Amino acid sequence: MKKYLYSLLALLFLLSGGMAAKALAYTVVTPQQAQQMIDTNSALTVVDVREENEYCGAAGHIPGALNYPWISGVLQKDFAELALDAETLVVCQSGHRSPLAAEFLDSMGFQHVYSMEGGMSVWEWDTATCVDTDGDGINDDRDNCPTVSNPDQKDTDQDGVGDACEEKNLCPAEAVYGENSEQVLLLREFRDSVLHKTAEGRNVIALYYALSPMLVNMMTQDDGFKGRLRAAIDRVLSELKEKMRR
Ligand SMILES: [Ca+2]
Ligand SMILES: [Ca+2]
Repeated sequence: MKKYLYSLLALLFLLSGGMAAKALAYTVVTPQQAQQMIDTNSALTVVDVREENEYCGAAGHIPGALNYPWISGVLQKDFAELALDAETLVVCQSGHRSPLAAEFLDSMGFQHVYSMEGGMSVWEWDTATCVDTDGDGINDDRDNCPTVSNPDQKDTDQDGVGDACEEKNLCPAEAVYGENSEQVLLLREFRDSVLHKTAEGRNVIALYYALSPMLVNMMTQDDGFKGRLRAAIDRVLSELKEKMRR
């Protein structure tokens, strides 16, 4: 009889466990387990679903965590930016929001969703604070150009890189001295007021621009080459200055 009872209990246990696993399509982990996941899986996506003021609060957030707030609906709107097949760990402040967000992600087809119980209130490991390098009010991790102030986040070609950071096709002189440097202005003046006026000069201009991409490319790969090119242009510039003085 006892044996039968145990078997029945075991069956009930299995059934309830099976049902719970079915209802819960994400896995609840302790902060300790979450910490181990972070340590051992570099491809893990940590999604912090607190509001931005909490995420950026003095207590900080898990380093590398992406902020997709739940209450204000950012996660619901932008979840497609996250990888469906990545292991995804959802965290919040005290463990109330993360199960809702985890359930939502699961319903949207995310395959490996984890929810950290207790939230950041019981997190004892490393934290990071928000950094806004260019001071434009948008934190580096959400800023499409974190080094240049661009509060409008304008990104004309929608490639994720803001217009303000879009790589420009610089010519070698611009790459050496800076886009609107004194040296570049002098060279431009020489181009327009002298070279442009003769066929030979125009050939020189055409050659310079034809070679530009290659020279700029070589410069980015070899600092020594950049130095030599700078020395060469320096000599041209000093001659130009002499000529213009006369
Ligand atoms: Ca910024
Ligand atoms: Ca862009």
